[in-house]
Amino acid sequence: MTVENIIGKFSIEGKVASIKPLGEGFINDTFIVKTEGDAPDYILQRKNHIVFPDVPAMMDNIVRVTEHIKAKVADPMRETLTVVPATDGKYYFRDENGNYWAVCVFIPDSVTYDKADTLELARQGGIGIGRFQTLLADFTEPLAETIKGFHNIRFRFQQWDESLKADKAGRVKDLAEEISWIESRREKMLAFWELVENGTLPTRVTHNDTKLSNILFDKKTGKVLCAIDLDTAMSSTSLNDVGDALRSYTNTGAEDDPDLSKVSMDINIFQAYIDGYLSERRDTLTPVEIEYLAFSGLYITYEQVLRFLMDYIDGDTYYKIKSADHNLVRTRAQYKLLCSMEEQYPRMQEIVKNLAAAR
Ligand code: GN1
Ligand code: MG
Repeated sequence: MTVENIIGKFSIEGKVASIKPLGEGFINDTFIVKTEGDAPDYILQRKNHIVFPDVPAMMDNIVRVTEHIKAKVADPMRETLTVVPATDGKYYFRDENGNYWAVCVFIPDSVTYDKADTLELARQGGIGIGRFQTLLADFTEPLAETIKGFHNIRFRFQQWDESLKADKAGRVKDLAEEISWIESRREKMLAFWELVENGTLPTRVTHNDTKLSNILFDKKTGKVLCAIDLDTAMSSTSLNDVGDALRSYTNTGAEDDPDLSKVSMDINIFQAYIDGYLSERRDTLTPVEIEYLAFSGLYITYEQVLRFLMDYIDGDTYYKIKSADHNLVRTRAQYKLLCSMEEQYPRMQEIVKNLAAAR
């Protein structure tokens, strides 16, 4: 079935003018569907059902989360996604090969970025995720867990231990150094996760995939519009959203930079992001959440090192890759970022403390 046929299965307005691939998602395939005349444009996605084993439950999460947000914001068509149902009323269409497709409205005059080049962009991103969490603070129904143990490092270690044992691609023998990066921090990361498990850190509805390119900005005003890519919206600690954003925004290089001298954490971007985030969440975070804000960057960056390396060890089955060693290059670049965060950690904590106390 062609993408032209597939978009025809959805209740869209207008006549399709063109369908083109969009963006660089590592998991799903995304297309922009342009229509003729005044009708809205659309985003069509093939949802990866290997990564997301229950796409209908995931779409149900997304619809409930976006409807909850829509009921509260001034401009419901711009301040969150609008999911478009298929002609049979379902929020997905399953093609003859078993692939799942979903559609949402493209928000006009919006833009995404791959790199946080200005402090204001980072601040706006922090505001965006802070607002996302605030809008969902009273969302009480449970959400489906779309990927099991997504940011749960205890669960990730189970997968990790199994991967090392299975050594499916025969790569473990060449990775002693990289593996030691993971093992040497295992206890420290588990100790953090224990705070989530024993309730010291509360769980809330969180986004869980807050890298910069998953945030939409208004092209005209530069202000944040909303968080997109809601596939992983589910219950977790709000710190995961901050951590994943810090991993992405503060990096002076690319996520997969082969030139490690370019990779480090920009402390000013860190400060700007936390400033924006706290402007929305200062009064609703618990003291323990604030205490671990800086650590969240280290936690998620570490987890990302583990996930890229594990995928390399598994023979590249999860992330899309552009070269045979892409996951290893990503691993090394993210590890360099982690080291830079570790070096600057005392300063990060100081910044959080000052900003949390400021009004
Ligand atoms: C994936 O889906 P996308 O490309 O926004 C991944 C994130 C990783 C990120 C690394 C569902 O994000 O967890 O942090 O790549 N998403 C999933 O860039 O695994
Ligand atoms: Mg995603």
